[in-house]
Amino acid sequence: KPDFQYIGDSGKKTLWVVFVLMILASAGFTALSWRVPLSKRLYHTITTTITIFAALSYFAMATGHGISVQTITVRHQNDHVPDTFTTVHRQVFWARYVDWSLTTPLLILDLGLLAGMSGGHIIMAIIADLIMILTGLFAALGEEGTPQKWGWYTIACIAYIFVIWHLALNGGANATAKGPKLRTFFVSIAGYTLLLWTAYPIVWGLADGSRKIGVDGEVIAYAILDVLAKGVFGAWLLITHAKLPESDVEL
Ligand code: RET
Repeated sequence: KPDFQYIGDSGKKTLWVVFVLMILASAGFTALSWRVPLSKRLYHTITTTITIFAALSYFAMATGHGISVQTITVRHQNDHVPDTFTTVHRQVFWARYVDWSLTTPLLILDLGLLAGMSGGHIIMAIIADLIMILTGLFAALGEEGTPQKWGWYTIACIAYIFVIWHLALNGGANATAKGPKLRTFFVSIAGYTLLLWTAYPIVWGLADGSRKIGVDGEVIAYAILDVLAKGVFGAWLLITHAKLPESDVEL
């Protein structure tokens, strides 16, 4: 007997709501950029690009693009009756990974520039991040019952630890060198980022990974995280940057 795990009304509505929110955030960040001279718009450019990419990915998913269907055979074992099998068909929203492969490096760039990290260290953090997202995509498309799924997931988690490592140790040291005000801001916004980002692999494990939460629950959970990690993060960064000269970037 087949079990179809497809998006429902609440999930579809959520996708459209986040699409609109990301457009509004992009417009708001653009308006904020007009209040500073051209030479101070680097964070605005990066951050607006992040929400534009997210809007594109939400438009894709809301209209049914960037989704594939995975077929999983689940075996039910029982001592008394012969084994029975259920075939699960579950939607995988791979458009997210296209979004994340572009936007998470840009978020790291924002944080790296804020801390004053060197180009080399920023690039290393971004490469670890790309490995995390691409191996996460392999995990999502991986076949159940083979090492593909949780093997790639484990590799992605190790890459994630490298990302944290670079930002915490290197970013932290560089932010300290730029004075107590900048350090306090960096520690707050990087700590906020760490909390939110760590929720993604947890949602993945409960949704794509073990299917404990349905497709609508997955869509809603990622929607909340995306709005916080891109929209609220961006507004916080750009508004603080305008009043914090230590955060200026010399490029
Ligand atoms: C995956 C699954 C594999 C293990 C790990 C993951 C981490 C994903 C993260 C995503 C962050 C996304 C953001 C999006 C935009 O706002 C790929 C879910 C570690 C950290 C911040």
